[in-house]
Amino acid sequence: MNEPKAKRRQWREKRGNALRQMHSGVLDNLPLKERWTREGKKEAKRKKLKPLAENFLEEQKERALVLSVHRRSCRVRLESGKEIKAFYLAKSIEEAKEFPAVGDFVIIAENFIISIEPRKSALTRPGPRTRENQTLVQAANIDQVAIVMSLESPPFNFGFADRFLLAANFNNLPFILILNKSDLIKKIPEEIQEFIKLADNTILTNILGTGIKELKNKLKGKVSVFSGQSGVGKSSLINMLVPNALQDVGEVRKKDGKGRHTTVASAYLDLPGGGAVIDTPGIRALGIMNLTADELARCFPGFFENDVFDCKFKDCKHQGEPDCAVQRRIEEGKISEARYRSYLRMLRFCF
Ligand SMILES: Nc1nc2c(ncn2[C@@H]2O[C@H](COP(=O)(O)OP(=O)(O)OP(=O)(O)O)[C@@H](O)[C@H]2O)c(=O)[nH]1
Ligand SMILES: [Zn+2]
Repeated sequence: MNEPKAKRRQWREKRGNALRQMHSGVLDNLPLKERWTREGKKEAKRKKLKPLAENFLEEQKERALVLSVHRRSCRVRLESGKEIKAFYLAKSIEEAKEFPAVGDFVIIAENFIISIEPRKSALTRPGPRTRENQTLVQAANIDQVAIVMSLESPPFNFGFADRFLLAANFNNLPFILILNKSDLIKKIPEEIQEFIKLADNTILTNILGTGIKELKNKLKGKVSVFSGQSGVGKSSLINMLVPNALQDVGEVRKKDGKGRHTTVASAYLDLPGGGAVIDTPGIRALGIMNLTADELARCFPGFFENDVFDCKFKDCKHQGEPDCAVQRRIEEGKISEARYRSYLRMLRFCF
């Protein structure tokens, strides 16, 4: 047999075993070989009536941190520091209610994830829950949301910044704006200065080392979502924060100023002084899809005091309609102009 075929067969067998194990319900201390004897299978059928998690013994259970999430499995770190691959017990999100996210603490036994510990906090997409009442959690147990934006090449992307600001507000997390490539501009444009007012913290950084100490202090001992669009210099920053983090630094394409997708990093990266940064493609794509204008407004802090909608028109989009409560609050100085502009920018993507 040629080699790829043999490899494929091996892989199929491995997967088959894992699946059989998952559905059998027999996940006790029996050695693997005995589990697949006729007796073992009978036993499996009998035990299948019980919920799977019950088949695990207490001493088999271990707490682990989710480092990355894949279609069929997660990479987790046990409390001993050992990293292993752990499989899901549930087949679908309907069955599981919620899948683990990076940063979650889970209970595992024999390479299977039995349960997710309650989350301290999470980064979720702003807006309503899905039909099955699930949130789409992008990262769990985080302390803050830090976004790297470049001031120049690629230019400051308000759409990206708005979405993360909203997500941070929506999830009650501090929002830290990292303005990178500060060496490329002399003065921060007015519009960006306005946006800075919305962030809980802003740090000016560049590849020459400016602001790195401040950034280190801000991230120290905390778990932060640390994301940014391609080409903003995130990998260069990571390399300064975590020596030997092994990230490729790509070149910005001359034609459109966009960076190449070159970052190859783990989703959960420990910082030398304590704390960690989390970034995944899912986080980078964090959207505000399927929001109605009303739902968007409700994600904005301060738009409706105590959640009371008091605009004149029931379908008010707060774009200058008469007797609009949001407009009134802007005039009273309760909502900043910058925040309102951020709302108007996002309103374009709502239905
Ligand atoms: N002038 C200047 N260039 C920078 C700075 N930081 C990064 N760059 C350059 O910007 C380009 C992109 O940097 P990366 O660190 O790869 O950017 P990234 O955000 O990780 O991009 P991906 O790897 O595509 O996700 C590289 O050519 C860097 O040399 C900076 O502070 N100033
Ligand atoms: Zn209104």
